[in-house]
Amino acid sequence: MFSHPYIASCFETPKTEAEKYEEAVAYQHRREEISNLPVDSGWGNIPGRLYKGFWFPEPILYGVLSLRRNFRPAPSDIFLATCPKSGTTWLKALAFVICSRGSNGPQSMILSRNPHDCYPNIENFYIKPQVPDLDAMPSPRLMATHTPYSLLPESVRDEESPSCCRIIYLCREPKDTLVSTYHFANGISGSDESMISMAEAVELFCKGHSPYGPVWEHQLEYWAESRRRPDKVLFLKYEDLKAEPEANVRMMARFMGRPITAEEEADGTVAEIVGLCSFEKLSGLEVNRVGVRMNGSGRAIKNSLHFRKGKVGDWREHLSPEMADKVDAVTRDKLNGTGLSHCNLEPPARP
Ligand code: PAP
Repeated sequence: MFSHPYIASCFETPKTEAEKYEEAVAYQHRREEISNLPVDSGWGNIPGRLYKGFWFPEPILYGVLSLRRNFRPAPSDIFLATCPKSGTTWLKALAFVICSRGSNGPQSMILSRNPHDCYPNIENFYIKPQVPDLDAMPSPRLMATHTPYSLLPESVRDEESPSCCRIIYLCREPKDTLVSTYHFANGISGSDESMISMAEAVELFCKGHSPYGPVWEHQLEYWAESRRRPDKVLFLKYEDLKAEPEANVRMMARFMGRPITAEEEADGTVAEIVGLCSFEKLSGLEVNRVGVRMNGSGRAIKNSLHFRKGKVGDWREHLSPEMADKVDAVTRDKLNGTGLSHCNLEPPARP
């Protein structure tokens, strides 16, 4: 299912019959728990389940629950957290290249693999009954996640614990996130019947019924934590990454414990990283134009679907002024007094 190079070894650790039995029982138990949760027809025909205030794609919720129970953190772990369609692909590429720079092999992997195949979302590791052994992953373990902060394993969030992990969160302006989600959901829907209209998408999104949504609560949980513990949670914005990619790469590198050296500053490493991970570069690679991968829900996804326009403010091409106002009203309401703000919130000019 995964083409991640370390995934096979994560599932090779021998288990006793008793351990296998325990895993099978836990799997059954969690599936029952999920089947009793509120359900929604969801986006792209994948049912959504409401768990502790967030809507999860049903096939992945099992992974979130298992991750919470079974994950064993290491102090060097770095989580890359996003709400879907906020720039995960870009963040994964940047983190991977920043972390692996200096060693030619891994860095060039980004040219032949989709960033999602450099390391998949961690909850997807846990969707099978068999619990993976992540000790097989090289250190530092980079792990992407869409899981809301409050639902990450306690061990990851426990600031008293020596294993408390670092987290980089990338957030995106909600209207652009909505438009990107809409295109992606319809792109993977597989049939005309399961496509949704933009009006339906706006309605669902504003009610919080979007994958891993409500998007505002998702952003605010990480935002609050980044303000409380800036040494452990780095909060980035897609729009800032677009405007000042080099400054953001430096910030990421420092946070990840691999600061850009004076030598690298002199030899143009930062610009090289930005160029290698740019939308233009990645979307033009053969693997991302014609490749296909399986996602966490078990669907075949064209890699090209992860690269649509990569622009700030594309919502203007897709949302009516009324739709934009509706999303902005929710954004203003939810973000009021939190210190978090987004660009492009003014009502668009009416004809
Ligand atoms: P995912 O949650 O399915 O992984 P994610 O990567 O978070 O999706 O978001 C996809 C968006 O990031 C797309 O935005 P769009 O629909 O508005 O175009 C995609 O184009 C954009 N994107 C992907 N790679 C890059 C990149 N290298 N630079 C900027 N934007 C990118």
